[in-house]
Amino acid sequence: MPAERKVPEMIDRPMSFCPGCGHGIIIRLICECLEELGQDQNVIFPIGVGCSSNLGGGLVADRLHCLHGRAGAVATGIKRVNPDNLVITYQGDGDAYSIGIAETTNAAYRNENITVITVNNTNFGMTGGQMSLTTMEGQKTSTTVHGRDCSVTGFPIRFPELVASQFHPAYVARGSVSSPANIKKTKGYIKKALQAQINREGYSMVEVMSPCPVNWGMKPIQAMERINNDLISYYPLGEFTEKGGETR
Ligand SMILES: Cc1ncc(C[n+]2csc(CCOP(=O)(O)OP(=O)(O)O)c2C)c(N)n1
Ligand SMILES: [Mg+2]
Repeated sequence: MPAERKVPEMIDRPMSFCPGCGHGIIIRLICECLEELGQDQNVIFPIGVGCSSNLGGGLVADRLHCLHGRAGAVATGIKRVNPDNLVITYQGDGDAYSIGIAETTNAAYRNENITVITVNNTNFGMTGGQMSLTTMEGQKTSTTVHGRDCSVTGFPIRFPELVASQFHPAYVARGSVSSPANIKKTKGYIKKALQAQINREGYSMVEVMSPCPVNWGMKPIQAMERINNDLISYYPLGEFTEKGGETR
């Protein structure tokens, strides 16, 4: 008999993501971690604008839908007033990096005791697949119809590496939902990030590589393969901080 796979109790109805989207997997991982850490009744989600907004659609948890890109600032305020609550921003690459780079960077710079989950699908998914700061060189999007030209736009940003190398965060990692093994590792990263916040160690961030088959013009399996074959070499998976999130 296969082991029973219980949907976390925090998820009370199906969510409205496109077929093959990675958001649903990531939300489930976050909820599993929250339940396992006994934090599901203690969490507040400042949510970004984008497909990440759909986190609010099926979840039994306190959440606040922030202005586009501003979740880092909103989370700072919530956490400083309610230090005992677990505060997790849930944002896309366009939200956290393109429009929200000031708020995301400043919260990391200040080492705010919050957890930032960024879903990197290399485009603005919700609005029809425009270029974001993480769009790959040569990638065709609705605003780079001939492929991204980095001599004009700058190069795809590796934000977790920036935070880990220039600031003093508690925990920074990058995961992916492109294989069962990667999903399992990503859950471990999310759990460590949340544990770092519980331990009051400071800023934690997990970026997750996630497929967007509809805007990439691919079938779901091809989109997973694109992550494994083309994206991970530029966006390496793993932990970028030496410690953090260990139960002491
Ligand atoms: C101030 C403002 N500018 C632009 C938009 C349009 N908009 C909505 S979602 C989005 C991008 C979302 O991209 P991302 O954060 O990567 O999330 P995804 O949908 O890819 O998960 C944009 C530009 C907006 N809602 N508000
Ligand atoms: Mg995106």
